[in-house]
Amino acid sequence: MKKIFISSLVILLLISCSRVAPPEPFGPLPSERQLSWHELEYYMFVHFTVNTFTDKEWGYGDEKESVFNPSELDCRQWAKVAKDAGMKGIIITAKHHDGFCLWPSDYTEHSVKNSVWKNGQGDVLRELRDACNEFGLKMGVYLSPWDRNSAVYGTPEYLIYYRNQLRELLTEYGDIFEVWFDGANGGDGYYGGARETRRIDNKTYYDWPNTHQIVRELQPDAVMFSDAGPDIRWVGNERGMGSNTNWCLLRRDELYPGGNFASILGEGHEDGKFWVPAEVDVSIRRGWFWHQSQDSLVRSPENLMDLYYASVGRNCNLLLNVPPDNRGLLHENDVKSLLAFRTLREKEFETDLAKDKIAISSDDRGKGYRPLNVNDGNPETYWASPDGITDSKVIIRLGEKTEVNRIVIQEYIQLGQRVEEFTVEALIDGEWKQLIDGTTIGYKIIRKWPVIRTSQIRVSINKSKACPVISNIELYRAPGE
Ligand code: FUL
Repeated sequence: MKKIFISSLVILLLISCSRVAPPEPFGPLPSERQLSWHELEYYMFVHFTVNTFTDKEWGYGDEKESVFNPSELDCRQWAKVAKDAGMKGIIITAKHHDGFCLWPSDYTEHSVKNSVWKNGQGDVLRELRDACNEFGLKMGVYLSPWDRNSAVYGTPEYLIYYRNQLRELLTEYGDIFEVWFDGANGGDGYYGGARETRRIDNKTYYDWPNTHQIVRELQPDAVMFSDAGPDIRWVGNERGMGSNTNWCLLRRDELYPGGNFASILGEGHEDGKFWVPAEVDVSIRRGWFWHQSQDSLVRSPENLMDLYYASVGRNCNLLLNVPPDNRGLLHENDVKSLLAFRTLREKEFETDLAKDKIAISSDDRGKGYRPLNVNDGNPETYWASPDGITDSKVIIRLGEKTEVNRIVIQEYIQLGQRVEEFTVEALIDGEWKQLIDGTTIGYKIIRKWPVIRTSQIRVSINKSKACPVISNIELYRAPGE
């Protein structure tokens, strides 16, 4: 009898200590290349072309190559600033709508090779590649589909030209992390001297699936951006505003680049069949290109911080444009603001008050999925409730009363995006007081509230498509207030 009792005790003990099964993945999942992209969070956009010298935003396509003549072009300066600013990469306008190429393309005369810069021997892409390598940054390319210089724009021949250029960019400049396909198509242009309006059908003209194939073949790790993905979507505005409800999902097949979809791109589609997260593209100045008249109108560090909360804080990546000036350098005012923004950011998120504190949950899935996984600093571990339980709470005990005004929450998106509604509360004078409520979480959200003093914070997932899977919770006391 005693023997049976002991062996059942051992079995019971073994069961409670052994790992339970992980939650099944739910819905569309991110690819490896998308997961790596999510982790980048913040990187630089560089708009640079003939416009930098002609004071325009959209070049007509008839600009003489000789106008491109930066006196002190230094990609190392761009890369150093990006690195010092805490950015992870740089995406450059290899060709904007004016058609001028920053690299000596074999397929056009309209490029740096016919400029006076370095006697036509220069290659901005090469210099940027070297600089990115030196500073450990990733590099991406913007290749405008609309080309106001090309004589064959609007005909099938243009697609051959466009794809040849894409191949050059994807084979000669090392690893490319993102390829940016712009949706703008304004109509009129130089077009090899025709000076006329050419309209194309956004839906069919570019035959995107075959262009995407080229990227997959030549740079399998690169993500492709456009209004409609396939990998990353536009957020639907250029004001730096992510949407509070933000699904990484999209009914991608219903959309195409250049279509009229701005209003739905912020939120995405809750029932989307594809993982296509949003990227916020916004400029540090009013324009995308440098204009001397805007030197005094650079966004302040505080304004950049607001953008950060509205983008990275809303489950988006932030692609911040910093346009080099006509020397070929990032302007002093932009640099100052960027570096001060980094300092602000570091102060804002200086000490994670939740780290390694006691965490308990309302529902226990079992070993391997315990609540202590949300504040262990390891993005690979997560807290999950048992299958079928879609409202669940986790409490972080801070020990003594602590001032708190910021929270970071992350889902373990490798298993899909699940959370639909949540609240955050604090235990104040023996009662739970709500601090914030929200809808989606996804890769990451960052939220704020006025400073409170509490010993416990409770995160309640009130509605979820499947059992919640939370990999990270951080708490901060940001300065001020
Ligand atoms: C838009 C373009 O028309 C702008 O010039 C800029 O490049 C922006 C990022 O995308 O569609």
